[in-house]
Order: sequence, then C-alpha cells, then structure tokens
Amino acid sequence: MPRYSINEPRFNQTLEELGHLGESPDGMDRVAYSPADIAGREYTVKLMREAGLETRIDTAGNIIGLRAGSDDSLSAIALGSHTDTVPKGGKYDGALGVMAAIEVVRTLQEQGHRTRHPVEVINFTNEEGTRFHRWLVGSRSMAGQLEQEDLDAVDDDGYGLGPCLADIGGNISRIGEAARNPGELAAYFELHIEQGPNLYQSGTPIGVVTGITGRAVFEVEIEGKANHAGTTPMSTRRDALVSASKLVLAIQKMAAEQEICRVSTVGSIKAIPNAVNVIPGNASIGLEFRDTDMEALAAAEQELRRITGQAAVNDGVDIEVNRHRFTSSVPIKPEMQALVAEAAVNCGLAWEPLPSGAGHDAQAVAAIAPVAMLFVPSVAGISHSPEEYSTPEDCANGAQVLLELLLLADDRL
Ligand code: HGY
Ligand code: MN
Ligand code: MN
Repeated sequence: MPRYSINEPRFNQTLEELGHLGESPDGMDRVAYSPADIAGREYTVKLMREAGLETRIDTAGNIIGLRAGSDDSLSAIALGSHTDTVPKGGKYDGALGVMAAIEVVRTLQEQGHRTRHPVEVINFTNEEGTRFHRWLVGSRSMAGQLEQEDLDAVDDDGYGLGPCLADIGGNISRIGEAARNPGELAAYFELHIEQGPNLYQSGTPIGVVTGITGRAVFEVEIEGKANHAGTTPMSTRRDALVSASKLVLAIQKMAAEQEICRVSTVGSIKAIPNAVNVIPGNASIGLEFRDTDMEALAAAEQELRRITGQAAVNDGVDIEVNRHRFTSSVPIKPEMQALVAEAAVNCGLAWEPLPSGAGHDAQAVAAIAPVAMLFVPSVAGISHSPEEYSTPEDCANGAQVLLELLLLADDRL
C-alpha cells in the first residue's frame, strides 16, 4: 500500500480549474507566452505557494518551487512538466504533471513528512514550441542546450523570444543563467498522459516509459510564379501550391508506405498570396519526422531532400528545405524504469512498459539528471485536441504513483 494518499477530489479540482484558463469552445489555447499561458502560470504559482513551496522564475521563464529537505547537502529531486498547450489543444497534456507534482507536495505538507532530498516542482516554459517552432525551450535552457536559432527566433508577426520572455519574468540577455549542471538535480520525474492508444486499449492504468522519441522538424519553401488564375494556360503554370500538395502526399508515404521512419506529418501549409483568383507564387509546408532511431531520421531527411530536388526539376519551381531542429531520442535507464514500476506495484496498480511517441521536457532534462516518466491512459488515444481526456481516476492514479516514486527515490538515491 502507498505510504500516503493524495487528496483525489482536491487534485482533480486543480486540474479542472487550470483547464478553464485559456479554454475556448474549440480547445485549450494556452500557447506559450500568451495571456492565457500567463494566467495558467499565475495559477501554478498560487498553488505552489499555498503548498508551502518557495517559488522563483529562472531567466528562461521556468517556474521552480522548492521545498527544503532534511538533508540540504543532497541535490533536489524534481517533479514537473508544462502548462503551455498547442493551439486548440487539450486539458491534460503537461497540465497533469504540474498539477500532480503540486498535489504530491501538498500531501507531504499535510502529512508532515520531510523528505531527505529537497523537492522541486518545475513548470517548464514553451514545451510545445508553437511559438517560434522551437520546442522544449524552458527545459533545453535548464539543460544548457539552447542554440543561437532559439535566441534569434521571431514569430510570424516579427515578435521575438526576448520580449516574450520579459512578459513572463524571464530575461533573454541572462538566459544562460537558467542552465544547471549535471548533479544539481538528483533526479527528474514527469507524469504525463500517454497521448496515444496503448494503455487505453490494454486497460493498463500505468505506463512505465522506456524511451522518448527523436524528432526532426523542417520548413520547406516553394517558389513558383504568381499569375492570373483565369488567363494563364495550365501548361505554362508554375503553381507553388500544387508542388507543395504533391510533397505533402509524398512525405506521408515516407512513413506510411516506405517505412523510412515511424511517423511523418505535415502539420502546416501556407499559400501566398492566398487569393482564389491568383496562382500561388509561393507556398510553404511545416513538417516533422519521428523515430527513436536517429538513423531513421537521418534517412528521412535524405529522402526529403531527394524528393524536393526532383519536384523542383519536374515542376519548374525553386524549393528550399530548412532544417528547423533535430531532437535526440532518449532511452530511460532500466534502474529508473524499475523505480517507477515498483511505485506502481506499491500503489496496487498494474503497469506496462512503453516508448513515448511524443516529446517531453524529460528528454531535455536527461542531459543533466537521471529521468523517469510515467503515463496514464488517454481515452481513445486522442491528444493535441479538445477531445483529449483522461478520467479523474486515472489522473489520480498517476499522481499517487508519482508520490510513491518520489518517496522511493528519496530513500534510494
Ligand atoms: O509534440 C510533442 O510531442 C509534445 O506534445 N510536445
Ligand atoms: Mn506534453
Ligand atoms: Mn504536447
């Protein structure tokens, strides 16, 4: 049996309340650095303080709550995730892990339990990368993995990371100070919804994550020739959107049929000037490949460059492939997986091992600390959608196992 029980109604209440911040009829819109994201961050700080955490915001905008341990010579054990969402996203992606981490600390407070290790609760900024197409910004800052492109990034309205960070209490000119050295954290644990169908289909309440996927993101720009939709003969057209559309289908086939990598997705497409009576002179598509094998991602990039080169010749257009970002896959150490499994068993919950097809802050933090992740089921495997849902019972199971995991790690590390 678990040593302490979280307060299920209280915990699910916080998840519900956070779920109203940035809620719109067609999904959650707590996109990083937006007013809705700021509202969610303020709610997090409020709950952290009520749970007795000493809160600070680092120069990358990460919110860090600290609870002293009985032996402050030990490095902190951190629990965390993110409260920013994709546009029209769901209420559980990221939010579950942050709310559960706070509930764990609230429970330790009311039980008067002092862990040996200090405990940190971390809400990482811009995990999704919706802003600037650069994800894991907060966690990569803490891991010392930011690149110049991250700092130089501007969004479609020319708004840069600097002003965005200032809006949330960060400071781009001192963002390097957010980096922490290996050893500063004894471990990092992240509870997250699976965002896929496996646990829901198998009816298993807890997933022990074995590894986190790698990801390669590209932007492809196509330049044809704008012209009159009514007068230009079909044979002389250089239609950028037609070329883009053929690439969309070819990119989908790379995973679906050629099995070059596990999944391939074109998530965004733009036509310029986007007027129905103008042959698009320019078009761009945003795409990503994912696989735990980095060789597969390299092969996918090679194939992308081959098919775009071919399309340029066949269609008489100019095509530029911009590589946005490669994120390495991260295996979870067996001993860390075993700790999660033991925590699940102590809570009387069945568990199964599974890889993560989604990316997570844990894969950045892994560069500076031992990490482990646990999943709870996503109903019908849906995520990044207003239909994203996990039952209050499954969410509470996750928080309960996270508490037990912290206590096991506190004894063992
Ligand atoms: O895109 C992802 O994999 C994560 O949800 N940020
Ligand atoms: Mn997430
Ligand atoms: Mn997500």
